[in-house]
Amino acid sequence: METNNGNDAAMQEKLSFENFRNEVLKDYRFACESRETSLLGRKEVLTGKAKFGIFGDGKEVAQVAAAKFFKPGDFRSGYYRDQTFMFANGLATIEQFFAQLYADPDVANDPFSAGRQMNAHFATKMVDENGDWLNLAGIKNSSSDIAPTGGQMPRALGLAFASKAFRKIKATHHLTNLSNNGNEVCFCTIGDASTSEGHFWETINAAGVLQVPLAVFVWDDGYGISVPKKYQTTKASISDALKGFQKKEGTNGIDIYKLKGWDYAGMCEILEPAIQKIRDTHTPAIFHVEEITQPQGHSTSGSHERYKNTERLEWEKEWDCLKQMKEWIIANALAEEEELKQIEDDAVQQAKEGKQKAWAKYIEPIRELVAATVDILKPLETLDPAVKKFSDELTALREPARRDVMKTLATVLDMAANERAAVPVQKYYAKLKVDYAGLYNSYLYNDGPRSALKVPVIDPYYADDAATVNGYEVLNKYFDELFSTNPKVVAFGEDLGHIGDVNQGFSGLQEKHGKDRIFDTGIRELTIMGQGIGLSLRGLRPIAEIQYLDYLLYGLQPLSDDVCTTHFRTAGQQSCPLIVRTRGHRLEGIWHSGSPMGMIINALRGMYVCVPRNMVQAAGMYNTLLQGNDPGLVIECLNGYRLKEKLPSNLMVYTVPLGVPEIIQEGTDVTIVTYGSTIRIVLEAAASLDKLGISCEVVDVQTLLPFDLQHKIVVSLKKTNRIVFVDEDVPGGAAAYMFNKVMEEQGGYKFLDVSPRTITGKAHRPSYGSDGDYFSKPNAEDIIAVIKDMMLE
Ligand SMILES: Cc1ncc(C[n+]2csc(CCOP(=O)(O)OP(=O)(O)O)c2C)c(N)n1
Repeated sequence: METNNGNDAAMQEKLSFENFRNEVLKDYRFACESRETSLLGRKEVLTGKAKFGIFGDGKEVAQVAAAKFFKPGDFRSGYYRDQTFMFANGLATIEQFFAQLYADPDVANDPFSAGRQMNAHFATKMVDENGDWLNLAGIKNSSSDIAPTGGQMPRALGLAFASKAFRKIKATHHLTNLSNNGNEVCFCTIGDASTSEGHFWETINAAGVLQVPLAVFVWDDGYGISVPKKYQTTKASISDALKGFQKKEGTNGIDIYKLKGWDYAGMCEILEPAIQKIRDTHTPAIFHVEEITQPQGHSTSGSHERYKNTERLEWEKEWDCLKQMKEWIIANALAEEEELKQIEDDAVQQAKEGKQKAWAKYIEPIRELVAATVDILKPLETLDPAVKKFSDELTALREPARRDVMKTLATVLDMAANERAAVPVQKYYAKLKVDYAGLYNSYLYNDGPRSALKVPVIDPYYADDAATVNGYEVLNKYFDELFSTNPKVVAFGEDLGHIGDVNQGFSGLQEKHGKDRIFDTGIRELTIMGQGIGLSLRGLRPIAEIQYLDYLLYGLQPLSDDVCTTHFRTAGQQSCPLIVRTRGHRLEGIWHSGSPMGMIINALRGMYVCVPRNMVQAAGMYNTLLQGNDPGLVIECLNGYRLKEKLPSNLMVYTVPLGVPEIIQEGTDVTIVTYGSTIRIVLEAAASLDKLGISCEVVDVQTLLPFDLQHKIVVSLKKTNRIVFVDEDVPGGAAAYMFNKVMEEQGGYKFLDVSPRTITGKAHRPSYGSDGDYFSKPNAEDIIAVIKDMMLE
């Protein structure tokens, strides 16, 4: 017996040694394959097969170490250096990496972005074709990378924050496909130089306050492109600079670790308990991974010899993480040189095969397209010898692209425009245009069952004895019912929790529905948006508040770069149904009466932009947005909270359709197109004009994105033959956008009897006080004067 036990123990030890050895060699293999992928990738760009390349060389060992502790349910929010992490987690293959490098638009080949993103911008599928969330708690997840440095930070905060929400909000505990009691950690990666961005600091501060399971890895290779860290970071060390954030007994804060990027064993030893602590306690941590190299320089755009001196270049060679890991393996007798050499040779082969397969899959369909095009052009060759020449040139291209085919077809069609033989070519060209719009221009919004545009329209219902209440009370009752019936909804923002927002929409609701669902945030619009992004990506339905529309600018970057592009840049595999609630338009002062709608609608293609004229309309828009998977911005009228409105009885049910204007006053002489707070000014003007015998038709556009999908406005214009667009934005802002939509898209110019007009705010920000407002924004008298003028024209 004793001997057996001894044998068992020896066997166990041998086994665990063998497991350990295998694990280490597997990691070394991933690291080597990743390095070879970087080397080959750069060559592909330099020989012209791809446009641009950025790679993870030098960061391999740190990433295989980090990958060991990334579990199903976890999320990554990273940047373009993370290929090794992705490979080691089985979330990317070499072939897929190259498919994206070539911009292969087939999502089966580039599953991260269907060729829409530069290489090394990763993502995993989170939503199925019907718009339903996958079992995210059971799989490893990566949010989709964006190029703006530091842009991953607010999103990372939100992804980690969602774990906290899932753990704390009982109403979500049944959503086991989305979370396992909030045990999910968000792994966030960032380069050392990008920690200079405000995004980094705001996120770290918020994480320290909120206590969320966020693991931030700073890959410190000493430079941001060419600028060394002494110009980037105080004390040239992010972990030193952050010392005051260190969590201590009895305080909040973050844990701070320093690691060496070449020290495989050292990193694993620190990371294992550290990640477990984050998972268990939701204490965020930062891992400052120092002494990392970048053997090929920043990207294919240039060489690092321009800014690294010989000493640094020599140091990078010596401290290359692969060299160090190999020496460590040999020194610890885990493998001999020969076995490692075999792994290295295999890696070269693996990278080469992955590259070749990706190229074949990318180029084959285009070659077939070229062949089909040449075939279809054949009958035209007899008409003009140049056609043959174009076909031959197309065939001769070594790396043809779809655009070469389209240019050839367009050129030939220009030459043979009136020939009968050109008809099939014309049809073929038209079909390709449609196909390629599908490949390159699709997925800005959901267009499947979760399209907000497909939500059934249900009118508000008013009981005979419907109460007349203040606008804010409509919202307050609405939100109360919403939080009683929809467990996925959370709302947060500055002053939104305890006092129930500055205009009382949430008054009393925190007490009723709990601090975990309705809560205050710090003054940090950027990361409020980030919290909303993370919660939405993980399947909840956040309403994130920006206190005043003018402060949306602080949160605009993540909305424009991240939220608006999520569905597009993942080819529909991720959705971010964030609702941003804010209040704006005229009130008082430069920063409380803004209406920068032109800026907003141009920055936020990919979101819906709702501009309700009152709070009943606003609630209907929330209902519509909540049934779809796309993000939306709802701008309530700042001066509308104390205006009286009748309270509908079907608050949870009625919807306001997006992109459908409402004619709120019928008339015959002139169409006035407007929205939001200006409606009341326009109605005042219309009443005066009526007394002068001028009949105005007043159209509330209701949503700027989308805009009048059914072309109702031109129908009104056909009747009145006069049109004026009124809003409070600067000249050339949203009024110009509406003008363009109606004149060009709806062909409105054909029905004009007099020249069309826009009436807008002044080019400057509004001056303070009632007089400032009067002289800065459109007023009833201005509108009356312009319309009288139009009647005389
Ligand atoms: C907002 C923004 N500014 C500038 C750039 C251009 N840019 C791309 S990468 C980079 C340097 C990043 O350095 P670091 O964070 O250290 O990451 P590394 O590339 O060294 O891993 C810069 C300036 C960008 N992508 N986004």
